[in-house]
Amino acid sequence: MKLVFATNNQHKIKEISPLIQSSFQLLSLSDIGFSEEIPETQLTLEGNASQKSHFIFDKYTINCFADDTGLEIDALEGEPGVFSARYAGEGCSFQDNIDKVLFKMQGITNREARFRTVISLILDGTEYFFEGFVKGKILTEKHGNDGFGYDPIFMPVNFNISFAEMTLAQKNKISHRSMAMEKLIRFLNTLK
Ligand code: ITT
Repeated sequence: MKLVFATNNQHKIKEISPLIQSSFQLLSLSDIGFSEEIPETQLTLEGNASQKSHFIFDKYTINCFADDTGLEIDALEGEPGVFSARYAGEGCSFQDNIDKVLFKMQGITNREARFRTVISLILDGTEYFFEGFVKGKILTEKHGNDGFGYDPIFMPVNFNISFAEMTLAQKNKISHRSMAMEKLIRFLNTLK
C-alpha cells in the first residue's frame, strides 16, 4: 500500500523510515510532486494534524498521514505546545526557539515537560488518530548535536542524556513520534 507522509520536515521522515515495514511504501511530498507549505492554522495538535492530512488527501485523493508535534512544558502552562515550530516568531530557527524556552525557564525549578505527537491518517477517505508522548525534563543548557528541534534541551525520564545525545535507534525506542507511529502501524496491520 502506498502511503504519503504529509510533512515538509525531513527530520521526521528520517526518524520514521526505519519503523515502516516493507508492506507499506512510504512516499514523501516531493515523491508526489508537492513542494508548497501546508497550512497549519489550528489551535490544537489534533486540528493541525488533521488539517495537514486533509490538505493532501483533498488535492491528490491518496492515502496519507500527517504528524503534529508539540513540546508541552508544565511551568509554562503547556507552551510552546501547538506553537512549537514558530515559538520565537514566524521563520525562526530551532536555535531561536530553544533560546526562548531557556530564557523563559530561567530560575524555574519545575522542569517537567513532555513531547506529544498526534497523527492523523486518512485511509480511503476515513480519518483515524494516533497519539504518542514521552515525559521528561527541560535541561538548563543544550546537550548533544543529533536529532532536531528541541532535542538538545529535552531529557526523557529514566535517562541522563538528552534526545540530541541519543542515536536515532535509541530515540525511536521511546519517542513520542515512534509511539504514535507504532499505533498507526499496528492499525494498518489489522487491515491486512
Ligand atoms: P510539518 O508540519 O511539515 O510536519 P513542522 O516542523 O512544522 O513540520 P510540527 O509543526 O509538528 O512540524 O513541529 C513543531 C516543532 O516542534 C518542530 O518544528 C520542531 O521544532 C519541534 N519538534 C517536533 N518534533 C520534535 C522532536 O521529535 N524532537 C524535537 N523537536 C521536535
